[in-house]
Amino acid sequence: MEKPAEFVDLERYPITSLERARGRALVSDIQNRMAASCICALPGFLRPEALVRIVAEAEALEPMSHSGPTDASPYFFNYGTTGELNALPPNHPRKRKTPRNMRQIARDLIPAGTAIMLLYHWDGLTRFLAAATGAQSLYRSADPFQALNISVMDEGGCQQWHFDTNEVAITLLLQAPAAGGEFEYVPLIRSAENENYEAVKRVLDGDRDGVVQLSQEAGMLVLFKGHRSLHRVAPVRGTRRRFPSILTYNRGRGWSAHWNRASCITGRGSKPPDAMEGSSRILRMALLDL
Ligand SMILES: O=C(O)CCC(=O)C(=O)O
Ligand SMILES: [Fe+2]
Repeated sequence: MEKPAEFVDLERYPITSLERARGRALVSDIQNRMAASCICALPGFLRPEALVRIVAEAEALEPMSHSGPTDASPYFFNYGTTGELNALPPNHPRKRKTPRNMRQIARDLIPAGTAIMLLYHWDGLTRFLAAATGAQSLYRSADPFQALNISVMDEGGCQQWHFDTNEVAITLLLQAPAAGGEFEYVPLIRSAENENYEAVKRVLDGDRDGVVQLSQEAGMLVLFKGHRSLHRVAPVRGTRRRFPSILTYNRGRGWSAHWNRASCITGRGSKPPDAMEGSSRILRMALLDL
């Protein structure tokens, strides 16, 4: 099993036959589900044989993972200057943090020959995701640290309530925990026009109204509108690790790093190296607190 196409259950998900009726039906089913519920989960996307290899490779990389902060803002970086934040009331969502207990393996630590990297670099997968997300064009991110990440969540591991930078997040669950570790989200809680801080605050305060839970199994591919939908990972229970991987794509070439987020994944410095300085406007804007 060397070719990435062999890692995917092509009988169930004919992603290499996008021009044929079955491929078209798959893409339109995903698009309909994304439009209706802002998430689409494809169980059994990866074949069990591939998962054995992928998990063994993740276990081998796990000692190099970085823990990062133990709590973080829903906005990762705070969309404002210190002065603006100081003017907000103390429990405003922009000033709030919720628990984060996870480690991450940065893209530059994942060797080229690993199954997850072969899969990420496979044009067949990128083409399928472009069709599924309705993108005219989709590019793998050129970000040296965040293009592809494997997260590691041990017992008690969780991820804070947050919004993603990208419109649509693509995750693959490599290993599921025995219990807990559910993906929880509030569909489309904010829009481009309205941050809806009141509703965000209620969720941060523990109100479960509107919170939807997705139980994931190993091998599941998830497409999710994470830029508008507040989400988190609930605490993992039991000793089997949760291993999600996050695949990052952009609609344009290049990358737009939020440096604080990169440094929270890598733990290597809190400032971009010189080579990256000025390489994107968003990068410069991101030199703010988490
Ligand atoms: O672990 C997951 O399933 C979700 C990951 C996530 O939301 C993120 O990395 O932004
Ligand atoms: Fe996310």
